[in-house]
Amino acid sequence: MPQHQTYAPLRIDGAEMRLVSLPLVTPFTIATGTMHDKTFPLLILKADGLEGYGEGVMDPLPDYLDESITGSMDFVRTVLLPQVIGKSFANPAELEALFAPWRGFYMAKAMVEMAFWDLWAKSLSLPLKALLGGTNDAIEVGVSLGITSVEETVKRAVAHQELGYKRIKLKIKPGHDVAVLAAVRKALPKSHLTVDANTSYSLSDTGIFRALDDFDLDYIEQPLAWDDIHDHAKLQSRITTPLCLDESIRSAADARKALEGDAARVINIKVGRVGGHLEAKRIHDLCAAFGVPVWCGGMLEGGIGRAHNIHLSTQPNFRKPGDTSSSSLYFTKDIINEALTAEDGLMPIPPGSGIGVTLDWDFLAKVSSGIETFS
Ligand code: OSB
Ligand code: MG
Repeated sequence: MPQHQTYAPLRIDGAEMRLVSLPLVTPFTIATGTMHDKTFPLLILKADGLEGYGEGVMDPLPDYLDESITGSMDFVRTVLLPQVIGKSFANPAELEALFAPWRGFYMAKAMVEMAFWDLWAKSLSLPLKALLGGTNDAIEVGVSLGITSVEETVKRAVAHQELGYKRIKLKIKPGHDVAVLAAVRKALPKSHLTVDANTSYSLSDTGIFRALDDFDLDYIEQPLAWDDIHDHAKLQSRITTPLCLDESIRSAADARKALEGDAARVINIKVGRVGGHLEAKRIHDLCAAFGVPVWCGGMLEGGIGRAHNIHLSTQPNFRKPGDTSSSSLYFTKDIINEALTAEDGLMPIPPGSGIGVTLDWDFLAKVSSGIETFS
């Protein structure tokens, strides 16, 4: 694999980290709460006059997984960046090895690792996808619809189907599940439909999942607790719809346990959730070996995270549509100059080296706070 070959080492001269906040076009509600804006740390690594970009996917409070923006930014500031600035790395694996002793902080580590991949790809004048082993020229995308009324959900599902999205994912939670599915399935008898419960059920809700078996869903995403692969295996043995794990998979080791135990028949890969592109690739490869498809999840990313997701999704076992939909669904204006727009459910790969997108510095200045520089 190219990332393990040795190239001329790249010396990290400096870094910049800031907090960015963008209003969402519409509030986004999932089982754990509602987001009105998207706030995220942006990291820039510098070497040889080049810049590499990474975006953190942690939430302000640890309600998706156990990282928070302030906690993870502090870890990046005080632990990770001091290990990187002024050091030279021949490939991302060398950087990853430095972070390996630290438990947790997957999203913090990923933000730095992603920025290094972008920088490294730019130093080699290659698109990121070429270094990740990606083969596709465009990726298939679906859309993730937040929780609203049944009526509004049907309207939005039909509208996105008409836009060409390849799969419609509905957020569910206890009390908002079977009825919404029945209504959407009736309106869209042939569409690829999935649901995402964001950990909000328990095994005592097995009856609800048996009822969902009637709607021909492609999969049910993360119905049970974030740290419970075992109970997902129990649930999978009681229903016919494939389960897909998101929150429960932080590593290839987690994925192995899930696949060996038949706790998931599909896996959602988020580069931030698993600590970076190298671990994402290990999960991708392991799933391929098990004959299990993966797809790229999202965290309502701004343009930098979205561009990373697009490159990630070009790898061949990303065989189901991802959540990397057009950024205009989320933001009236994004922090990058390029529009990331899906047409007919196909998202093109941004051309050029690295992740292929550039920062709109004037706009970025208006939506940034707490700019810190490191050298
Ligand atoms: O579980 O996939 C999830 C958004 C925020 C937190 C968790 C999730 C999501 C999404 C949105 O489903 C995916 C996207 O469009 O980026
Ligand atoms: Mg999910």
